[in-house]
Amino acid sequence: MNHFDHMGIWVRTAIVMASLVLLSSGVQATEFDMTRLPVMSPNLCLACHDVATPTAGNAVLNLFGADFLANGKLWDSNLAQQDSDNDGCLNGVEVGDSDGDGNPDGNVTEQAGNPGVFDDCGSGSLVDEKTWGTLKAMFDAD
Ligand SMILES: [Ca+2]
Ligand SMILES: [Ca+2]
Ligand SMILES: [Ca+2]
Repeated sequence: MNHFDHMGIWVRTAIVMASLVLLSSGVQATEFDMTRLPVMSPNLCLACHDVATPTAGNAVLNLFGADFLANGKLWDSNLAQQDSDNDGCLNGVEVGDSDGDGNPDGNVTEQAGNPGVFDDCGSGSLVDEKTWGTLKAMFDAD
């Protein structure tokens, strides 16, 4: 019995220590928040921050990062339907999860654009997708 009691104390101590480390490290929190996006590559930290390697003292949020924070650090359909950087592409399209259900569109593995940066938001790849869909439809018709 004593043996198990000691194990319990050690486990609880370990959990408390781990929690303290997480709380005291802004970087850890940032990396955890990042995993909430269904598609993270290639922008990674830059999807939400102005710097590629944010630290606790230097983690300025970009427009999408601010909206992500305002949304309770949740990726959902509400956030997907906003256009944080006002470049004409919805966050969901840029991240690669148009409906914001947490599952990437089709077999998307890379963000089409940066949701926090005014850019061309990957219109090229969307056109490619359409072209590919048209080609596929022609083959399917045979
Ligand atoms: Ca946008
Ligand atoms: Ca989806
Ligand atoms: Ca963008």
